[in-house]
Amino acid sequence: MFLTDLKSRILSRQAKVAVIGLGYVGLPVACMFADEGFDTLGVDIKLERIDKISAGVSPIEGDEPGLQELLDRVHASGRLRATNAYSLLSDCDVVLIDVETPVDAHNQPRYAALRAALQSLAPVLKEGALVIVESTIAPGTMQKVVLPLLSAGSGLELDHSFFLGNCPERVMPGKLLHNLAHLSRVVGGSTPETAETMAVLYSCIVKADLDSADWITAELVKTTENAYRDVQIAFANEVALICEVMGADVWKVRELVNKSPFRNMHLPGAGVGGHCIPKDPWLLAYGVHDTGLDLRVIPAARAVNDSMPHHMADLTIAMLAKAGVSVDAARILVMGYAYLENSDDTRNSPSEALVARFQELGAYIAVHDPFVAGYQGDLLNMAQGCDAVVVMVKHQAYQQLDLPALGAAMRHLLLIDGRKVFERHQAEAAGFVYQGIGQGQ
Ligand code: SAJ
Repeated sequence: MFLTDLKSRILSRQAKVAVIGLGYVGLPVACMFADEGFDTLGVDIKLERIDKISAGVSPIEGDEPGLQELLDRVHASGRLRATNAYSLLSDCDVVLIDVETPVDAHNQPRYAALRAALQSLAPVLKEGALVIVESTIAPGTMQKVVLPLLSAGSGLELDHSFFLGNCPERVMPGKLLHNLAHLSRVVGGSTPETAETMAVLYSCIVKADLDSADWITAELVKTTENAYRDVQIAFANEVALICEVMGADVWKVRELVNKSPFRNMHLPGAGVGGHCIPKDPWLLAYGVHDTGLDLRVIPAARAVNDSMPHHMADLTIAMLAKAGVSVDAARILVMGYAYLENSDDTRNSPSEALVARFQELGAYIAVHDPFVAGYQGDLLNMAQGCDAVVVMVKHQAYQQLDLPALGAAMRHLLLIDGRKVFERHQAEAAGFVYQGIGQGQ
């Protein structure tokens, strides 16, 4: 009865939608539902974020095509209201949860934000409402964390007086709106009818497949797709290490391997950063932490990828030694501090581990990044008197760099390239001793 009524209220745009957590997922989602004609309530705990959104200003850093225009539209229509008052949720028929779900230093999920959102929502949850967790969560979390908190706090009964689903997102910084509208999603419901109701809801904003499933499948798909990518990258990195000791060039090996059907060897590099890939394999692993199942590939891939910044440091130290420069007397320029090319996002950046290692060893470090505030100085000035330059990110700006001018500023000309930004012959023609990741001598 409730779901039948909810489906028709969704189709008539009478259903009231709420989004808890107005970050890089929640804000675009709230705007998209508001733009589709739903009265939408955005709830967050950060007052400065609420104030910005209420004034029609996006609080999201970085270039997000279409987001400000979308926010302008929904601001003008008055259909999106931002607040920190959870009590207003008592009027909402659908509540999406988009809060952070990081892992801690021991790779265990930190659900403080998720628990807080659920504990604040439960007492005001409207009878018959549909709650959907969009945050990435360890398999089993819907059953073991989300359901108990909502049931206990609301006094409502699952599948009778409230409904519950998991619908993981597949956004990427820089493509938030595009991905939300055009990438397929898994609608994981506690029952097939709940999954079907979720599909009716998301079909209002998603122009791609909406694949019905149960909770555990939805939780597994999201964490698995990112663990898959992490393992693929780790494989490429291990092949790079093999090529270094075998005197081969991993880029040539990769090019020819990928000519073989059904091969897609990923890019080796200086490490794996970001808000998804380093975290989601640990969420997947946590799902089985109390089952006795001993995972080997997924943790090993994490260890390989986390070791790459240290490998970059080792390559640099070896080259300094050959040049007769002790690392504690060396001046090193690190090029790139973002986790991804042409991005200002530094979350879990591999450069962080590299810089820390060099500082432990007493080296003088200069860091440049054209996108990251605080590191946007003049590159050639920063290179003055340096002995080595370590390239960690393949920013577009670096690909046009005047290498002879860079070399003219430096005391020794050592170039360690973690992302194949330069060709060896190009660097050597400019007088550099060149060491690329995965390129044996
Ligand atoms: N990286 C490599 N080698 C590769 C690919 C990436 O070393 O072959 C490194 C990057 O330099 C970066 C890190 O891995 O440090 C992550 O790069 P990414 O391209 O995976 O970018 P993310 O972190 O933004 O990943 C997102 C994810 N999307 C979601 O979680 C919804 C991921 O699932 C996507 O596959 C990825 O975007 C994408 O497709 O670009």
